[in-house]
Amino acid sequence: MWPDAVTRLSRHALTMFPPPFKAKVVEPISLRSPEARRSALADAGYNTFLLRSEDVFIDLLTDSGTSAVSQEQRAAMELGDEAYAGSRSFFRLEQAVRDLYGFRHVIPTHQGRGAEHLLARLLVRPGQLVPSNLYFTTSRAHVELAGGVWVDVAVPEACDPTDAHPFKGNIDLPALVRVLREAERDGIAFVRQEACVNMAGGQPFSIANLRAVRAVTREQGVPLILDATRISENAVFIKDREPGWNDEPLPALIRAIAAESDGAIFSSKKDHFVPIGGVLAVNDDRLAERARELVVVYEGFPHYGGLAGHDMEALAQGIRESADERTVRHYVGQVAYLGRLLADAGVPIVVPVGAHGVFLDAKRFLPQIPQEQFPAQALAAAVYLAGGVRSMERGIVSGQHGEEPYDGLELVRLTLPRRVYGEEHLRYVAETIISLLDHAEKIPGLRMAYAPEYLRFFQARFEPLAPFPDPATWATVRGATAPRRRSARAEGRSRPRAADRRRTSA
Ligand code: P70
Repeated sequence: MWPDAVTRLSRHALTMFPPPFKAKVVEPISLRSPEARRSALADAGYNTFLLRSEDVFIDLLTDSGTSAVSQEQRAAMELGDEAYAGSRSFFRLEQAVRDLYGFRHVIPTHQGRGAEHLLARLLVRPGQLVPSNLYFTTSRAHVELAGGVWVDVAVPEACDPTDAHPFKGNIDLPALVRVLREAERDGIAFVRQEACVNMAGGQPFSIANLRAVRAVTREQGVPLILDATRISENAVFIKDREPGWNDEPLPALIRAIAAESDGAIFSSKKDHFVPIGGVLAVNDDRLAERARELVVVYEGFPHYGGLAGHDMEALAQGIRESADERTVRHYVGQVAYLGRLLADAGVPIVVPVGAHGVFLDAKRFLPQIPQEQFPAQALAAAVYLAGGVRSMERGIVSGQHGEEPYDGLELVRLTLPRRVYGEEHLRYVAETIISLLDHAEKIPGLRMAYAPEYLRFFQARFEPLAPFPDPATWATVRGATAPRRRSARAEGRSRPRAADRRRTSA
């Protein structure tokens, strides 16, 4: 059977199973000269968000809105009903969400943070706590803007890039119970559990953990809300890693996960293969009624929520495709493949490799740069300089807000858009990063020159504390899989990887 063959190949060989799709429309990309990259990076204030996409060769900034749409999605878009109210396209979207996830009420939003905003306004009162497996930037921002207090209750392994725990997206149950017990009456707004925790490296939770969280929250009468943005990949990891689920068809497993919650928010720009769109889905009638009262203020009429009719058609079709096991397996297999190329060459990455990207551990890659000098931001800048590859900082710039102490994860995310890049692209990316290993000690720290008030990582600007090394002088890129002498730097910082590999499945 295809899925078995895919699992076997992506687990045990440096060969990927061919994708279950082929290209019909292509978009040209080109690599700028080292000099042009240097000046583009300076213009962008050393922030990869501020680069122009035409200056980027391989764009691994995000998997958000960057996937290739299918011919079925394009065909569905022709059927878009652009009626302001009562649009046929809304009812098709509603049906698709109900069919796959089983939630009763479906409120479309322009994207994930639109749904997060509504949820925070509906459920959070000033001073209330929101315990979650790990913060996500926009999710935390909306809770805080509503006066709530975010509490991370992830298992401790989530914040150790070298710990190969198979379910780093699990909630630390004793920690959650403590928070719930110590809270005042009505002191908890909701508990949030994110599928494939983004900030920890795309790490899944287990069904056993979700069920235990469900039992505790039920007992306390607290709503349990999923961030189901990457639920499809989480379901595949459960199939592969959690006993008892191996033979479950993917749609049934996704539904079983959703059934353990009271509601969910989705950024549909990821698993649902659309450039724009989000969903708030809940079971409670009264909560849905209040959400529909609020959506007209911030997003639009409840039958479109900020989306065009054709967007809702593409989304409804994308939801169906998101439960196709071959497609999801191919995607996590690609991410695992890139991770394997890098780990085998001694590049320090987060293990296990997660859902949507390979995360470089900047603390080990650039040990000479103290965290106050933004090592992950500097590494993302260096990766762009080295080969026109765009990645995203996921460290102190994203995690710290204000002046509070921060010694958390310091990562650079190489995120794969779905159905977009092929094996040659991934090998090029690996070669680019491996070539950087030998020049790592020359990469300088940064100073933050401008910090916006909210979500500063998006638009902050930086200045280097010394010149970046010139990629023109190390243009000879080694073969990603060719035998190479591992630098002492990489040796010194990598954990024994054989053990990690055994626990890291596609
Ligand atoms: C990314 C994107 C978006 C996202 C998410 C989870 C688990 C909600 C959202 C919000 C885009 C992004 C967002 C903030 C910082 C950097 C990048 N993640 N929950 O690249 O959804 O973007 O549709 O409003 O991952 O990881 P949306």
